[in-house]
Amino acid sequence: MSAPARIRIAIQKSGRLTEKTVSLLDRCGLEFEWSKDRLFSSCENMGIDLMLVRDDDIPGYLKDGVCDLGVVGLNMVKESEIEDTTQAEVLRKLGFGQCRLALAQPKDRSYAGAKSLDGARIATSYPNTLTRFLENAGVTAKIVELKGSVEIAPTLDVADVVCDLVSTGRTLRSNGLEEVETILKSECVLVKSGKTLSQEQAATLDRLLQRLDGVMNAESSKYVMMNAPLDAVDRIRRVLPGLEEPTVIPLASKDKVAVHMVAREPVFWETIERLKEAGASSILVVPIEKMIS
Ligand code: PRT
Ligand code: ZN
Repeated sequence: MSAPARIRIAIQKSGRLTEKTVSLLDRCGLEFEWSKDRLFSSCENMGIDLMLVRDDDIPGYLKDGVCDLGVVGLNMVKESEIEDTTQAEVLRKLGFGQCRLALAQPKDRSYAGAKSLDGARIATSYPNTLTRFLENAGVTAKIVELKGSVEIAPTLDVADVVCDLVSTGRTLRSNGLEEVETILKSECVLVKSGKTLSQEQAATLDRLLQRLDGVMNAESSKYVMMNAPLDAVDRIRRVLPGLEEPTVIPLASKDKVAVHMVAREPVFWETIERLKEAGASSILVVPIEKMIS
C-alpha cells in the first residue's frame, strides 16, 4: 500500500469553534468547497481534507488515527488524556475559543481553598480533569457526572458545587453561583495525533504551520508609522519595547524623521498618547495581513 499523501483534519461541524476555525483556515489560503451537511471537504490547493464532526468526537478520532490533526478546545484534549495515552501533541494555540474550567458554588457556601471541597458533591462534564485537580489538592469529594446544564445542579440539590466551562460568567451569575477557583485555562488548539506522518504529509503539515504562524503573528502585530525628531527615536523605542529594529527615514523637512516599525503587542490609545509625549506626531497604526520571518 502506498503511503498516505493527504492529511486529514477534524474540525467542529457546527458550534462555537466552527466559524473561527474556518476563518483561520481561509486566512491560511486554503480553498475548500464548503457545505454544512457534508462530513468531508477537500482542499483544492493543498493536500488537506477536512472532517466535520462533533467536538466531543475529535479526541477519539485523534487517538484512533482516524484523523491526523484536530482543531478542538484544550479542555477536550485534557479531559480525554490523549496526550498521555497516545503521544498526541498540542502543536499550536489558536487564539480563540478562550474559556476556563472553573469551580463555582452558591453564594452562601464558604470557600477557603480546595480543602473546603472535602466531602462535597461536585457536578461536572469533566470528571477526569476534576479528578486530577482533587487528587493534586489531596481532597476527597463525590463527582456527579452530568452531560449538560451543570449549572442547575445545586438548585436541583444533586450537587453542592459545580465544575463547568465559563467565558463571560453570565450563566453562573444567573444561576446564583459564584466562581471560586479556575482549574484549567483553555482555548482552541491544533492537535496532532500520535500517528507517524508520511514524508508528503509531514511536508504539508510544515507548510500549514508556517502559514498559521504567519497569520497569527500578523494578527498580534501592528505596523506603526510616525514622524519625530531624530533625538526622540530612543524615547519612542522605550514606549514600545516589543518592537523590532525601527526603520528611520529622513524627511524633506530636515528637523524630523519618519519612524516605521512592527509592534508585536497591542497598541492602545494610552500607548499612542505616550508616543506623542515622547515627541511623535502624525501617528498611523495599520493592521498587518501576513508576516513571515
Ligand atoms: O455539537 P458539538 O458537540 O460539536 O458542540 P458543543 O455544544 O458540545 O460545544 P460548543 O460549541 O458549545 O463548545 C465548543 C468549545 O468551545 C468548548 O469545548 C470550549 O473549548 C469552547 N468554549 C468557549 C465554550 C465556552 N467558551 C462556553 N462558554 N464552551 C462552552 N461554553 C458554555 C459553558 O459550558 C456554559 O454552559 O457556555 C456557558 C457559559 O458561558 P458564559 O459566557 O455564560 O460564562
Ligand atoms: Zn460537544
